[in-house]
Amino acid sequence: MNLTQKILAAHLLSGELVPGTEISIRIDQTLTQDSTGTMAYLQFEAMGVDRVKTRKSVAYIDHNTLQTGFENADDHQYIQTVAKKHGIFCSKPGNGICHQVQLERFGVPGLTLLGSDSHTPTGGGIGMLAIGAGGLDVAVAMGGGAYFMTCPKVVGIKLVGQLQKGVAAKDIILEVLRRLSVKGGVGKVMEYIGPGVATLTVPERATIANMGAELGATTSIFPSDEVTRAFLKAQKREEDFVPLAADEITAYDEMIEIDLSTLVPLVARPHMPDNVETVENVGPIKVDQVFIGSCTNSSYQDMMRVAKILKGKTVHPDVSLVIGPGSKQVLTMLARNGALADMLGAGARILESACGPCIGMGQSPKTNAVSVRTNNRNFYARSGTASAGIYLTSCETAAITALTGVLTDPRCLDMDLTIPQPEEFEVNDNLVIPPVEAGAEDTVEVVRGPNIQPFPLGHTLEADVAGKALLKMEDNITTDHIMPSNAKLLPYRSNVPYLSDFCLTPVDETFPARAKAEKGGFLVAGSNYGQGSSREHAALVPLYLGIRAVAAKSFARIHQANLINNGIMPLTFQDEKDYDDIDMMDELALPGIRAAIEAGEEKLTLRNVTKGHDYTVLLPLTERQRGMILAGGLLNYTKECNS
Ligand code: MIC
Ligand code: SF4
Repeated sequence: MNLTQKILAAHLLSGELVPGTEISIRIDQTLTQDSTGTMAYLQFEAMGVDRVKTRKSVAYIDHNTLQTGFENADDHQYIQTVAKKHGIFCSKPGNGICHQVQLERFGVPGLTLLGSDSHTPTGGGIGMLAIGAGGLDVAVAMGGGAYFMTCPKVVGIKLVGQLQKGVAAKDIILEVLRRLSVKGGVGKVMEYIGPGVATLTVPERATIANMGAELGATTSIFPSDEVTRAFLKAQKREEDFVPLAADEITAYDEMIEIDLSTLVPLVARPHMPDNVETVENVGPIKVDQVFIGSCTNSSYQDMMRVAKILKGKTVHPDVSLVIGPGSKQVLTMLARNGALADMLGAGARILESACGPCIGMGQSPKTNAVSVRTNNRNFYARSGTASAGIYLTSCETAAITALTGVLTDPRCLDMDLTIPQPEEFEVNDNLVIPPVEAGAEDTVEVVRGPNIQPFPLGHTLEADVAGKALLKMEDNITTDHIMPSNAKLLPYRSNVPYLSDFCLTPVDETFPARAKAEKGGFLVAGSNYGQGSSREHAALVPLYLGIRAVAAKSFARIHQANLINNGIMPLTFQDEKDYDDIDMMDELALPGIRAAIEAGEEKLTLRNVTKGHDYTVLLPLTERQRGMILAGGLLNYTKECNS
């Protein structure tokens, strides 16, 4: 077996390990972050479970840390109190970005981790099977429920050779994205194997596993080896180490080989992470802003390489350089060893350890800016400045670019950038608040400020569904299009009515008003609809606006699950040409839909009443998913099952 199959087999609760079929697995650990967490905990509370049943659940506060009003602070207090009550550890703001901290302090090789954030696969860097999901799925897992998923194919990515000077782990994952595209990983786990793996440190592996999310993959995973042991030992938790690897290098559904020694510095150009070119070919374009940080590239070693490049130099006068070290641990170590002073000396603007600019929480660049960033997503408008173009690179490329003011290939640097892993990381978990003891739950009062609004619930599916095609969209629509998030909107993640006025506005500003006037209807989209974030709001807000179904050429994994969990039908065109036939505001209908779903039919008729045409759309559902669509979502379905 390969490593993915081994971990799945050890956690299997139902189904068989046959790719494409439904399986369910036991979840050992969960993580939430604040921007998806408020909703996940409201849903957890609605389930009526006293205490989490996982081995460890952590609630991080790392996204909405810009406090320009009471909203984010209200959410923080809600999360901290709800966590304390129900057996969940709470990582306070300032402790760091969830994925970085989880890797440092809590991740355990061989365990399963379910997180309400699409970059949860970062844990694959230490051999965890770490999967991103919607908040409701995570709430169910916290309550001890199984996680249902499609059994993935496993792709072996064989690494051979060694990276050359100036080439980084980020360039490896950019190369994978260049080859496979943002939909190349759908339905697959990327398992890294081969002699090149041993040359990569844990943070480097984590960078690759993290950005594997951009492939649409279920997750990515590395073996747990002596490098992993040394990392865990330096984190003072060697007892968590177990050696893990695939039995055979041939145990894969597909194989890809990458010779690390042939790679060069790469860059993903606006507005997609797979729009990859060599730094050399893009050439010395003028740069206005550089951001170094995010869960992709903010480890101690990343930051030390940056400090080395910046030491004794000055940031180009036309560039704003912002740096966000990934965790309190990283920032403290930089402060103690003087690297922070080197960054400040060069003119860097230091941010708290949080997501920050990666999710548009501050530092939006100027009009038409070129911003070079080390994070993982460069989706349209995500930075908060729609006219800006975001270029994704390694830390090395970003740091040298900040000095020269133009996109620069770091191979020109004449310095040794090897940063050995420290013998010991500085461990101080005093910003992780433990929950009350079992039995003492009643002693904690959960505090809800005025920003905490109830979440929308779907309703039982009617006999027939009809409505207009309220919006027709192209391929690769991201969750940042569906439910934009930035400093102005993130504070309202627990306020769906407020958010509804911004739904899909990056595609069409008139959409929310139209959806409200029509009292809901249908969405029509191209392929890979809903790629990107795990944010359930991309389903909850359309639900609030009355969206009953999305007809698309194909869907991204997490978003598709979020739609079904909320009772919205994800319909796939059997013949993609039918997509071309639909115009915006055509009247669509699903006649006899309830009876068809009850009968287990997977091929349904989508009627275009305006054109007088019938299309065949596919809605393959498992029994459980059928129950959710009929009941109007997972929570209603669970209530039905329990009554
Ligand atoms: C992201 O990187 O897009 C986010 C913000 O971390 C999201 C979660 C969210 O939308 O709150 C993700 O990756 O799932
Ligand atoms: Fe935070 Fe950005 Fe990572 Fe999402 S991708 S978890 S916003 S740092």
